[in-house]
Amino acid sequence: MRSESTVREYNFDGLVGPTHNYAGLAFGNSAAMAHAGKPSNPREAALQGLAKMNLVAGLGVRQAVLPPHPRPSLSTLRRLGFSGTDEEVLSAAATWDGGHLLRNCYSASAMWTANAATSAPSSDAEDGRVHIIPANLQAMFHRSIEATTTQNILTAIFADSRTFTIHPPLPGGGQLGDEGAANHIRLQVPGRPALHLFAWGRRGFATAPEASKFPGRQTYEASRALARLHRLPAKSALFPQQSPAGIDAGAFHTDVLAVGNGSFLMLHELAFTGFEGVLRQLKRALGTELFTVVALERELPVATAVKSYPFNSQVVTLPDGKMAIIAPKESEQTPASRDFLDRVRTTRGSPVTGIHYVDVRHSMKNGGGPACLRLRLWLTDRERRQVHANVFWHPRLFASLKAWVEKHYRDRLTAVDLRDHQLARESMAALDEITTILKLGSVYDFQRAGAGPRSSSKRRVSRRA
Ligand code: SUG
Repeated sequence: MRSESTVREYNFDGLVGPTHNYAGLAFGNSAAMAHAGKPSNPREAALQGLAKMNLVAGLGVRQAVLPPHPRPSLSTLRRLGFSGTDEEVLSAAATWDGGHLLRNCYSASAMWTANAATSAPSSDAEDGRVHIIPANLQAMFHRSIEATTTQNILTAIFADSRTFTIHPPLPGGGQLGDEGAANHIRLQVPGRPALHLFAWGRRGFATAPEASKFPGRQTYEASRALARLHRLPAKSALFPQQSPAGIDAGAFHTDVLAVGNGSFLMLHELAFTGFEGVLRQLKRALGTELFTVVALERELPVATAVKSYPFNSQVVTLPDGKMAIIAPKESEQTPASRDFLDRVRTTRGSPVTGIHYVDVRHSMKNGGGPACLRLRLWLTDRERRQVHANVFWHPRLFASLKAWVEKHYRDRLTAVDLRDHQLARESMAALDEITTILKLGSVYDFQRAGAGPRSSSKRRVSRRA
């Protein structure tokens, strides 16, 4: 029986920003490292993202959108001591450190909204409120600068403070590094309370660094804090460790090797340390209705999984209660991954009835598959009605977002282009307009009084100071 208190899943996808590029900023993310310095195509990347949203919405799944962040982040550069007009700030940053800092401040990485925040629905929280915690993304500089804007955007969308608690990002720097929902899986079988997995890659308060090739990003301490802040009962949260071997193979986030939805979970054996023990705990908590599929190394080598991202699929519940997998094309083109996904679909008792392969290759080249591009939130119909921003999918919104991308985006960007002040102007103009389309008000620092860019009057980077 559906009622006003039933929570429904909404997929909030990040719009790919106008400065999407390959700067090789993410150590431990093999796709991003491999594509460093290659030219990008922001326009096609954004259109691919929109096509994916439209496909998911067309399946009858609730879809919504989050805007890009202002890039270049002039406010970050100013906080780091670059001063003068916007053009002076950009020129000075371009010549410092070979332009590395500027490339960080130009990253469109906020598109991967799986890292934007974690959320718990009102049905799961002890205080009956919707909790959203923006991720501090402390592991990497270019991502850490997302947290404040994410908080502003989420506060603007979920403005009704009687229903929604938008927390500040976790304090504590790298020791409390939080990467958002990419390490969070919510499972639920009918008739039982939901179970939340908050995975982590390293201990923040460890006295000696854990020897490995690549660092874990999410800390144990952060994961524990998230469960407390989301007001989850102790027995509703588990804290599995990401396998260090998986991280070293390039699985920097849990969602590179595992994805769950409702009563379904598929994972690679290197997703978690001691995966068999994790599965036993899950079965104990959720019973036999939980349907799990594990890929062992001999069926699907971790290197193949990291390259083709079958686990970075979205698994969505369809209106008829069955599930569909939205997988990246790369996993269709990789026999071991495709065979694994086919096995998931054809295994007896599987809730999965369809697989849809999508082309998000411009995002994939930076290590972001379909699941990275969306943040899942669960809302009751009453909570949904309290959101007045124009962020929920409908054909008119799709048309205006497409027209907006086609008007503002370039089809080629290289590192050299990031020194072009005109690119900064174009990007700010696009972003200014998107807040109007999405009815968000002033969420960007350059739109807020007193915090705006300082341009010489003739050569403003932004249209609104
Ligand atoms: O944080 N890539 C992102 C990809 C995030 C994927 N998200 C999930 N797995 N949920 C990252 O590593 C690359 C940017 C560059 O190198 O230009 C980057 O930030």
